[in-house]
Amino acid sequence: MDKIVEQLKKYKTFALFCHISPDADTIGSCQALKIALTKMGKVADIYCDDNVGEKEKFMFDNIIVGQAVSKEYDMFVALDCGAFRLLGQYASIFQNKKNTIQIDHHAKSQKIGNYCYVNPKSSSCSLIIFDLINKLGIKIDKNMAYYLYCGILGDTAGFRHNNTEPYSFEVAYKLTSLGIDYVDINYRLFKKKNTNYLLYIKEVLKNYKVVDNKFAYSIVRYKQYKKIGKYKNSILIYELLTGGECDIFVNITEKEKGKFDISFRSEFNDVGQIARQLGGGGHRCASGAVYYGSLKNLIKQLKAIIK
Ligand SMILES: [Mn+2]
Repeated sequence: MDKIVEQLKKYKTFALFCHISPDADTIGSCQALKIALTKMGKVADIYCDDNVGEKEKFMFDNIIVGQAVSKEYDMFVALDCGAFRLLGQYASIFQNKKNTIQIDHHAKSQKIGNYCYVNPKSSSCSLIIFDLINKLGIKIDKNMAYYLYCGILGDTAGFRHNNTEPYSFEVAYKLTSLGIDYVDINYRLFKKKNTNYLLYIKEVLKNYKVVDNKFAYSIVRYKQYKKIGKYKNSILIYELLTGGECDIFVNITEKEKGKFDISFRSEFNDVGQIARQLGGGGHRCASGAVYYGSLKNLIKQLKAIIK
């Protein structure tokens, strides 16, 4: 961490990167760090090679989406990214350049930055950025607090995921004490539902199945997907469908014919390990993978893996 602080103090221009399928944590981390760097008299731009979901749109201001990096920067900083592929088109920068920094909190994070800080005990990357900004000697203001709180709230699902530890509450106390509208953030990230979301739920529930009391899954087939799209960062679907008689819930979306996006959720089982058997990755309680083939074979494989 000290080496990263040194680099941030030393250089002048920074490109910050969100991961694809941007969530509140990666966006919040980038936004807060950008504000801090700007306060230090530096220049920081945020890039993301993906569009944002409906929920996190309110946080997505001033982000360069899907454009090539045409300017030169002193430092390239990936936040909340544990793999090259999560950077989309920007992966090659991190594969080829030396002036790269990675700050992350994922358990199976791969080293993608030359300067690297990964703390899997941290509930969110935003929590690490809180410490980092303090180490930079910058006073956290209301604006930074807003984004950092969004990040912590997002990754802990409102302090309910089992990654929530006392330090998250401690930092949340400090951030909310700065006068941010935390009731509104909670509403935007968790309570607010739009019609598209409800239509999505309707489609998902059509294909909800329980397999031998071991896992439950829902499928959005390609035809449905074309009609309704995937509800990005659909935390509410997990809210609705996990915690049933089966501890493991699998959300399957056929995004292209024969290409399935799979998300796993669980309270008590390690679904990170299940996802890795399918070439994916993630946390103990939340993970994902992509599967190419037939749905029949996918279900067969899931049955073989989840015993
Ligand atoms: Mn995160």
